[in-house]
Amino acid sequence: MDRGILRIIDANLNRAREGLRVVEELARFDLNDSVVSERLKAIRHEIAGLIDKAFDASLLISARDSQGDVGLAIHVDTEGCRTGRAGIIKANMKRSQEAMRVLEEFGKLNDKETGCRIKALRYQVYEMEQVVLQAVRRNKNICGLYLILDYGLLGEKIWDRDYIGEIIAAGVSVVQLRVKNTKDMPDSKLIILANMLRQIADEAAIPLIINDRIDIALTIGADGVHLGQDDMPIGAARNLMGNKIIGISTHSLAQARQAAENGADYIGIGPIFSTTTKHDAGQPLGCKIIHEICKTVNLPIVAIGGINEDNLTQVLETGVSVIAVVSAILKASDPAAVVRRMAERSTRTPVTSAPVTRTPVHQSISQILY
Ligand code: 3NM
Repeated sequence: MDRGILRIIDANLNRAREGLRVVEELARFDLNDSVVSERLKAIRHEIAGLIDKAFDASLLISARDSQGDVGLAIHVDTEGCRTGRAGIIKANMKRSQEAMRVLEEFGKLNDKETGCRIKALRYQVYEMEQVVLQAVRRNKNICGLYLILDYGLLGEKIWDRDYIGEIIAAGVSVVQLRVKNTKDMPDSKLIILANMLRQIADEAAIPLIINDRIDIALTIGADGVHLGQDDMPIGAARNLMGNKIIGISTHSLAQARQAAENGADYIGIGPIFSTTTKHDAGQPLGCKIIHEICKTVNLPIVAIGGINEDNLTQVLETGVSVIAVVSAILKASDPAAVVRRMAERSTRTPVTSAPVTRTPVHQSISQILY
């Protein structure tokens, strides 16, 4: 086989392996996901084995001429930028997929079987990209700054993708879509909106939670649902939601305990301070109850209601791990700046409540994979 072809095979084998290796490291050390990392490792090894069998490895190495590579000096603008974990995953999976496509084509010069098998592996890599992105989203847990996109407050501005994307990218860790007034938002529109937020949350690799509507959450592939005391009982919701996140609004220690016992993934407690966003929120509870719940309930506790930059320290001193905010962000003249400041302060505080246990996620990943 001539040297040019061997150089192509050599370069693309390296690219395919390196891209997979980057994502494998993320699955292994950041997500602690043995199923995903082993699956990626298996694909990486199989590609190397196939090429090794089809082409003599020593020939590939002797054909290598990195210094003489005319493509070395070519750079594109996007090479230097990665938007968080999701950006790293997408860029590296794409690199592997492209390299595998090249191996597939040039592999056919050697024998048909190698090309066909690499094609099958390339499809596995497409699937793995989705699986890892989903795992990243879920692994991000319920923590930090939890932004509720309230349609009642935002109105038509909720459709401004750039505006919402910029606020989220400033440091939001969880986003919830809350549509209470359904008069101007029939389900047909709500699904389009939820899908748009699904994409924004995907780009930021954060979980998307839908308020009240299990049907919408399932339809658009949201990460979870948030339910109130009078909504569907947690057990029934669990039957529909499987291992997705279920958050529950509570207003007392007893309710928080009960929700935890019934299988909630996180507990909302509020209103901590008076709020004009939720008209039937009831009397402010103050901060003491947050501390009591944090001590008693081993789940992420989300403090909500009237929280802003002025009273944030008071709330954080209770040891709470998640701060949910609507108006202090959405009514601000520069919402992204408020997010930056509040997120920075929220994540600096020691976390006393435990993160969501994610064992069921691994089950779902295995189900997707096998
Ligand atoms: N739930 P803001 S208070 C959606 O107490 C919601 O369960 C609450 O909005 C509860 O940050 C609330 O503007 C509104 O006060 C929070």
